[in-house]
Amino acid sequence: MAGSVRPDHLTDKGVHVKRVPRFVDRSRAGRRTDGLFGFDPDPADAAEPAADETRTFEIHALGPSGSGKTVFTASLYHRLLIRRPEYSFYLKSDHASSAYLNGVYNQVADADEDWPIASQDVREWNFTTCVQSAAGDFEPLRFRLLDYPGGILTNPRGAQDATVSGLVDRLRSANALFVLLDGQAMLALLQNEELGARYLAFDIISSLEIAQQSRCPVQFVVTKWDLLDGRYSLDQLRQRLMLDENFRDLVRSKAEDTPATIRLFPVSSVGSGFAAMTEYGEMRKSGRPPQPHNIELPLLAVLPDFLQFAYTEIRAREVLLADRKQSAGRLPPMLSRQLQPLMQGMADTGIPRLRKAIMTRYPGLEKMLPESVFREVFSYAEILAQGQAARARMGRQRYADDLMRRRQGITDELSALQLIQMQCEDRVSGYEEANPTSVLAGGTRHFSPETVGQDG
Ligand SMILES: Nc1nc2c(ncn2[C@@H]2O[C@H](COP(=O)(O)OP(=O)(O)OP(=O)(O)O)[C@@H](O)[C@H]2O)c(=O)[nH]1
Ligand SMILES: [Mg+2]
Repeated sequence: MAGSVRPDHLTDKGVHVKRVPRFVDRSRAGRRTDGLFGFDPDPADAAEPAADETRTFEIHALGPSGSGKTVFTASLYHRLLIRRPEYSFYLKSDHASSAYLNGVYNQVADADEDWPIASQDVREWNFTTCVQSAAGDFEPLRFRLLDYPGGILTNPRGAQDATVSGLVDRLRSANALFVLLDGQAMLALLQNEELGARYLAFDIISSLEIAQQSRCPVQFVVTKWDLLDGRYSLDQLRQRLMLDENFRDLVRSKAEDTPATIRLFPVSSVGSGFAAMTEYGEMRKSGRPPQPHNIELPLLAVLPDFLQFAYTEIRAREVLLADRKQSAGRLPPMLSRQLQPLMQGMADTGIPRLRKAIMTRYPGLEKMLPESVFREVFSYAEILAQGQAARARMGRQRYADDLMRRRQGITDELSALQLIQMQCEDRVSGYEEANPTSVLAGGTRHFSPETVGQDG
């Protein structure tokens, strides 16, 4: 069995050392330079997203070298490139990206191969969600993720490098952030080993800093959960993390300052029993096939969390604007218990006017809420209110079955999008119900679009 080349990023001197791979991808090695971090970002890889692209959600994973970003992304893509029975959609990517990610996954899964080498450059992945129905194939939205060498975040020389500061700006303006907490370090933390304390004190700080500076929903994704599974619970980890002043204050300040949901998800890209940690902290593959655990959960939470966040943000601005003008009647009357009829009348005139008024006053929201997404926020709220009522009436299982059945009736992109939104919301709220500890702030379960913006 192949051993692992891990985890020199967590040396006992707390020093970040680039991993020395036994398996070398020579085509990529050829791109390395003597540049700042020993990697040569291809400008096209890190290019700014095209301005006219709609319904693309930028999700970025923050985490130091070795936290599991690349393996997580490859395992996530591998899980969702086939439509699984519980979902109405699957993911697809361009040929080069899917070949690369499948290659990474196969290398991870193959017990005779070593783990993939540390990332050498910045790469961008576009995942299109596809819904197949009797009427045809629909591709209503896209997720974009960046993968990069985690050392960028922890190297003090990064601030002076334009490529790195551009990348960090981009990470900051995401629609959702995954802050990866290395399960290996979390295990050390729970075992009161110094390695764990140092991870919180040093390695994760720049990720927390970016999360603090962003307004969007945040998910703390505990990677390598297979190392903790059966030994520690999520509740124990949450309690330990909340003892850390930086972590606790970040969660509290974000919960006070923004309506964004904050979550704590345990995931494993390979599942229990796939690898065992040696006394030197290396991950030795056992020869068993990977069985990823919760791998798609963070992605499923992106849509409901972002739309809920955006809806609450818009409604708060709307109320402020109405106050300033001292005439709520000059703006569309959003604060209604009967959302549905209102939406139909507002769609063509009211929503663009409302968006213009809000963006003039709060230009910072412009990038996050292009007009297409702004509109979707309202239709999401409307459909969510209906879905919540149906779920309460039918019960969870029947409601989930009912959503699955709706796939065959999909006739256009919009209905495909709405089905994905509702299915994601349903899965995530079900997870929350079973694991209330996973919600650090906000959450879908207690959100009701009809009560947002009302006092009290
Ligand atoms: N046990 C276990 N080990 C994992 C898992 N995911 C990743 N690892 C180990 O962690 C190592 C680092 O994972 P990567 O995905 O390469 O980490 P990264 O964050 O992309 O690191 P950089 O590219 O250097 O920024 C892997 O080589 C594995 O040894 C997991 O789910 N379980
Ligand atoms: Mg990587």
